[in-house]
Amino acid sequence: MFKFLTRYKSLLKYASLSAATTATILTLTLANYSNHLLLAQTSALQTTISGTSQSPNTTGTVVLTETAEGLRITGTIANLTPGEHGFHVHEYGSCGNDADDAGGHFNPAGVQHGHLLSHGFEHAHGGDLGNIYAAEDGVAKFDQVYPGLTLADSSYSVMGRSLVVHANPDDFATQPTGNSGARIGCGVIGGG
Ligand SMILES: [Cu+2]
Ligand SMILES: [Zn+2]
Repeated sequence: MFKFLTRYKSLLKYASLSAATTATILTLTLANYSNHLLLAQTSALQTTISGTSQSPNTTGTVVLTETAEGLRITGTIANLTPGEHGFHVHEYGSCGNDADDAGGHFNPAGVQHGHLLSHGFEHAHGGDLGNIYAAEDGVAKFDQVYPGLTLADSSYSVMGRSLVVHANPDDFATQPTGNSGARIGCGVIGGG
């Protein structure tokens, strides 16, 4: 390593490169590196959750990231009643009419409602993300990877669909919704 540095130094000398030029090269290298990071981050998508008229103060941000293990869904949603709230990907990318326009649960396999991580794609909707848990302060924080879901072009893509938060817990059994009650928060995936 030392030998290499010495050699590098002498090369620099040979090329009459000033210290300033060396600094420029280093800066360019670092700039390139951060460009790479930015590119890597373009596979992450931020979705803003807004409250419906059932819960107008509900607000939050969800970030969806492609990982080697699946789609990572992380987020913080505030102004919820403490406790569990059903959380799903719904079929359509619209939050109109108090999120009724989002349609039913995203169900690419045409199967029954359940819990995607527990029951898999054969026994749960692709949109059955489970429940999020709001603490006493009404804030729910979550971070979960869902193997098989993606943002890429595929029948399991959630891109252009919507994320919906419900008033009540999902029981993972009642068909076809999990009986999680009113739609209180909604955001369109890819809608910003
Ligand atoms: Cu739902
Ligand atoms: Zn479902």
